[in-house]
Amino acid sequence: MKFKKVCVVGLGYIGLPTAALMASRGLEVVGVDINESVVDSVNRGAVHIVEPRLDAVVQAAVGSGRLRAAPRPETADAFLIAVPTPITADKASDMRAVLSAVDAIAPVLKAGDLVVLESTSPVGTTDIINQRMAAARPDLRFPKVGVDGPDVHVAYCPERVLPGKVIQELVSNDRAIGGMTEACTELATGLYALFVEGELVATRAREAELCKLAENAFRDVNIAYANELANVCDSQGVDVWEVIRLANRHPRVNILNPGPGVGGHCIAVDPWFIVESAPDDTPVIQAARAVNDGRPHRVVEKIRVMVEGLRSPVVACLGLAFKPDIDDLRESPAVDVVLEVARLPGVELLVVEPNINQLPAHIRAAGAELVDLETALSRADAVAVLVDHTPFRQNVDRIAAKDRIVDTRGILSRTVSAVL
Ligand code: SAJ
Repeated sequence: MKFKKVCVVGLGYIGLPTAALMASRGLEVVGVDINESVVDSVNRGAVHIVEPRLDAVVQAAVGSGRLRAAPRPETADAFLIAVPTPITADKASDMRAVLSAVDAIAPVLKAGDLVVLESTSPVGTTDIINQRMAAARPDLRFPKVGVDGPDVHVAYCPERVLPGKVIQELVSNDRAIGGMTEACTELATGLYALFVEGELVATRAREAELCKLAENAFRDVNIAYANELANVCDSQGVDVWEVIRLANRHPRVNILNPGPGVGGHCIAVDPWFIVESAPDDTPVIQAARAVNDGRPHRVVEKIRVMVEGLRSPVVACLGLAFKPDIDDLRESPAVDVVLEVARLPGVELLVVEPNINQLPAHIRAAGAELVDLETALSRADAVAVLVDHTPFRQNVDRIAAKDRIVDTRGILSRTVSAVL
């Protein structure tokens, strides 16, 4: 086998499962993370991420001796970079983690190695890291577009797994693999063939980079359309869920679900990477971001109007996570709604989030109280459904019995539709 040892830089929700999966296929894998506690927990066979089946895969990989974690990269045959690429407050890409991963890898590179970037990145990043490594290692030949035969091969292969289904999708999803040259693509394809059952689609680095951004921007634009429709329906007194249910009977229409906004670290972030590169060519993408970012405030307005005239109204917000049945509150529009409701004068705020035991300090400090569904329904004058968690769906009749409801996820309408 060409690859015996792989070094995965970044043990987050992509790097760790990928490292464990490669180890389960017989590769020797070193997972690298700058966070000492992550290194320690992985070396104990434990996981620091909530993701179905990940604990068993990591435990088995560490137990077999084929996966271990370390604070810095070491000699290997292939290097995979899976570190975060957030945006700054001005919506610019923050590539510091990628660049420092590259700087850490460069000194240990040797002829014959492969470097693959998986982190979501603006177009041109693979070439930038290629040139950065070339500058750090003048003793090695790096790829040039159109010229094959370098010492070190460099490629881009975006991750595209859905949180909650990572272990399954890492294996089953098709992958776009874009090398700096054809030889780079070929070598990277050989690595992914060791653990991916989906199709490995050969392309070039820039196309692979934009492909990832285009996928998430596509979803953002489509969700924005559903959210815009929800705004229209609110002002027109029309049930948006009924409209979507009917429209989706058209053979070429598939409207997504409106909600309180778009959360997570990908769909609300990645479109900005396209906007950053092409600000004048992206009016649709920019408008979609504005519509989705405007949703939490629209939801709060509905709640405000609903409790107007009540003295010291009790409002219960159901759900805080960014999507159903997870405990991830980061970048969640439900959190934005809760924090804004907390600022409404005279409102007592209850929050139900079955997937956490304690509210984050800033939400507690805003005056919110974490309660169970039972307590919320008995005490609240008004209820806002912000996440369609399973326990809420299972209690839809009891939620529907309240007089004042803002149902941002349509769990009430969709249940009614299903019964009809
Ligand atoms: N949402 C809606 N309405 C919908 C669908 C989603 O409001 O109809 C909201 C969700 O509630 C959530 C947000 O969008 O707040 C994002 O959730 P998601 O489940 O659509 O996606 P993520 O962020 O968990 O994962 C996405 C996926 N990308 C696509 O589906 C194109 C995943 O495949 C990517 O790998 C991941 O981003 C990533 O890492 O980039």
